[in-house]
Amino acid sequence: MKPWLAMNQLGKDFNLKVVDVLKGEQKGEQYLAVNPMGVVPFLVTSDGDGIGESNAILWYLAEGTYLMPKTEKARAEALQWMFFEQSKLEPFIAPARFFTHIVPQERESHLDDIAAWQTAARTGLAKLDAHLAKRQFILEQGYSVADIALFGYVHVLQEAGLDIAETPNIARWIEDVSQTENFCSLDELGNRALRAA
Ligand SMILES: N[C@@H](CCC(=O)N[C@@H](CS)C(=O)NCC(=O)O)C(=O)O
Repeated sequence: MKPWLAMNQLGKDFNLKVVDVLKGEQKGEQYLAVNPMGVVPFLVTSDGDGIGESNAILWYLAEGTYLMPKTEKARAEALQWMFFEQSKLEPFIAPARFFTHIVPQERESHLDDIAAWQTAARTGLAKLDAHLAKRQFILEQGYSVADIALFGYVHVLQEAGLDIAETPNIARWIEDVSQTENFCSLDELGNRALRAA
């Protein structure tokens, strides 16, 4: 979602190639030849170079646009939160959501893991919530690439079995991000991209 949302908000064109991770296509020879890391998302730029990691893709897309923080300090702060997302949120929300929402038939056999991931996610989410009690967006200057990086998994926290009522400032921020220019929901982004693929 993160690259999709950034490209949509920036009005950048892209061609989507669907990789079905549930079928293991990300580990197939064809995809590994493009991205040896064997995960999605992956961006192939117009000159044929490849960029992996959602937040690196976001950084590349944001360069030279209103999404890139304006000062050195703000750029460092954006990166701080983007690393926080990768270390304290994504590793816990993503698997809890996977076994709760994407493959719910496997939920029962992962109950202990899911509970541990949810506990860890709550710790990170509480820190983000405290930050968003003081700021409308992640950075003082306003909406930026950092908001997109955190929004991806945080806005679907309920699909990981977490309760949005525990983090009211995050709930308010989700609403504010949803009001930004050319915002598109995950469902709508997916529908549009699949129609164009
Ligand atoms: N830290 C990476 C995570 C990439 C990742 O794990 N992607 C998942 C789907 S969202 C994936 O491709 N999983 C399949 C696999 O690990 O085989 C990012 O933010 O881009």
